[in-house]
Amino acid sequence: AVVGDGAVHVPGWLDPGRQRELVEACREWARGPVPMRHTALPGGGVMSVRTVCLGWHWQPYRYTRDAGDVNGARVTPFPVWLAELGRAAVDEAYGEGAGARYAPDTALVNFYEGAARMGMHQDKDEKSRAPVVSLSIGDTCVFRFGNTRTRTRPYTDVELASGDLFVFGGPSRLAFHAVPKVYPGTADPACGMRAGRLNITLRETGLAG
Ligand code: MD3
Ligand code: FE
Repeated sequence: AVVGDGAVHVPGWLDPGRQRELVEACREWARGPVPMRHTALPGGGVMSVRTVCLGWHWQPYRYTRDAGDVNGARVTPFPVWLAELGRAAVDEAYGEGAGARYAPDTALVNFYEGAARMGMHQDKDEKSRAPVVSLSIGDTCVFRFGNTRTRTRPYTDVELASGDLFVFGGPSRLAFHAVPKVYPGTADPACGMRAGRLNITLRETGLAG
């Protein structure tokens, strides 16, 4: 379904076997070399979500190769197979061939458990305006898709369930968005997760090397 200009939601895009493979990969990435952690914010707070990055390490508000805010280790390389999955996702959302030149070089893996949420924000730390590909696994959440001008209304609330794909390109790339609620216990165990929600976003940083 088209939710906004360039914002396309494809429910159930990942089959349960593919979801389990991704969960297993995320477990591996979460162990290290840079462990999954609550990102520290410049104001002194920490995010309630835990995150591990691939390719480039994100910390507010820049990308680096080393996780200077965690343990100084170099991030796990971005796997070739994940970029291929990203191109297939863009093809699915925008039509065959649309993903041919999509070259994501970073992934942010977010893990929501308990009361973890994400407040309204824009993703502006990438120099590339290529789409963001979002893959959801585990518990269902409310995803709030806003506008490009304000963090308030108008916005649209959409439920994201396990296996759902969302692609944000064009004007929606700079839209405010949030995850105000996760519904505990809604994950089908066939997805490979007992509890919580995983979201994998693929992005182009626009950085060289
Ligand atoms: C729209 N993650 O990592 S995914 C994030 O479910 C983030 O963990 C949420 O927002 C999550 O920055 C939402 C959907 C998403 C991700 C990135 C976007 C929507 C986006 C970037 C631009 C516009
Ligand atoms: Fe975001």
